[in-house]
Amino acid sequence: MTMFSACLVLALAASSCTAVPHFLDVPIDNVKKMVLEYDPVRRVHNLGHNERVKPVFPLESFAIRQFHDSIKKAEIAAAAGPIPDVAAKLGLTDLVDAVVAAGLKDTLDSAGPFTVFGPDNDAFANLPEWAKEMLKNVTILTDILTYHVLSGKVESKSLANELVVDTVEGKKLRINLYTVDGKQVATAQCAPIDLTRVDQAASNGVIHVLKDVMYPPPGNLVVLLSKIKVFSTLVEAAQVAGLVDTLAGPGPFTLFAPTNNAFAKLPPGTIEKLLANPTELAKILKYHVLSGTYCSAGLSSGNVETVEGQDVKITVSADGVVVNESKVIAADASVTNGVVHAIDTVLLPPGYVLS
Ligand SMILES: *[C@@H]1O[C@H](CO)[C@@H](O)[C@H](O)[C@H]1NC(C)=O
Ligand SMILES: CC(=O)N[C@H]1CO[C@H](CO)[C@@H](O)[C@@H]1O
Repeated sequence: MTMFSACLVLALAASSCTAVPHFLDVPIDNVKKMVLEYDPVRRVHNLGHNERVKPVFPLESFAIRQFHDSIKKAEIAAAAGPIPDVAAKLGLTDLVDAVVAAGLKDTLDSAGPFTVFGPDNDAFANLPEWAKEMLKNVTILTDILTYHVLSGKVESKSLANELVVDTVEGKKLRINLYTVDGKQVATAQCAPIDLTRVDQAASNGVIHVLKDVMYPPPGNLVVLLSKIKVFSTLVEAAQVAGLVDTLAGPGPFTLFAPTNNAFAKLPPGTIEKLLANPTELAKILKYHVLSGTYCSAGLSSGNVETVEGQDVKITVSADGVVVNESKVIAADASVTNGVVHAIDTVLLPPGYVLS
């Protein structure tokens, strides 16, 4: 101990002691610890010596360490090979197979740089049968895959809530960051990002692992609703209430969308009455809209303010998501201006009495 300390002091003072590695190879924390392990008696004796040495070591090492770390990082990335190699090493074998099938391997081997949101094998396995069938079409497969690729290197530290980025496919994708029960959650088009496997370095870019496959959005909220028949009452109601332009606007919004069956559960004659009263109808519809994109992965139990002004109560459990007394029966339809979750019961603002 005594010998070692003496050696360390010598190393710090003269940068020449074989017993202590060069400081680029010693994490600063260890060096600090060694200094703290000094015999208290010795410390008192060597106080002047220590004080002279201490500021020199960290000050020099910060700049040098940072440079050294960057070099190491670049060398590790270069040695990792291009994106398809790194994807294979991460076990994203279905992704690699798809990239090869789509004829995209040469592109993803090229200089880039690219950022790839790489779905894991479970994500591909969980695709519905019709989607697996569709992905056998190379044109469609290419469009879906290039929707997962950004031009340029975007590290996870640059991802922000509601960040919208251009994909190589041409359509944009939306990033959301949430804190759910104290834990950080990140999504891309509502597909959860595996935060333990982001920033996977390749020689020509970076991979962030995804837990779902993303589909390019069909358009905005209104476009989506108009293309699905079970929302025809909701679309008609939005038109009568004068809310179509808002719901087709930039948003972003979260819409809890009642299906036709949900509207049909209202007392007989209610829909007709509401359609004759655009102001009341607008109030009710706005109670179904949140400001901001809340994918299901970002929802937690509690009250949330609606665009109408009053809160809804969100309850998240193993059974799924419930909004007041309305059950979310299908979640996470990601659109260009937010997200749509289908609900089985129309929400009524507190104090609202159906007349
Ligand atoms: C593949 O999909 C594209 C785009 O939807 C379509 O035009 C084409 O006919 C399809 N090819 C085959 C072989 O089905
Ligand atoms: C019908 C119903 O349960 N409405 C409630 C929805 O949530 C808000 C916020 O907690 C309550 O104020 C409503 O009474």
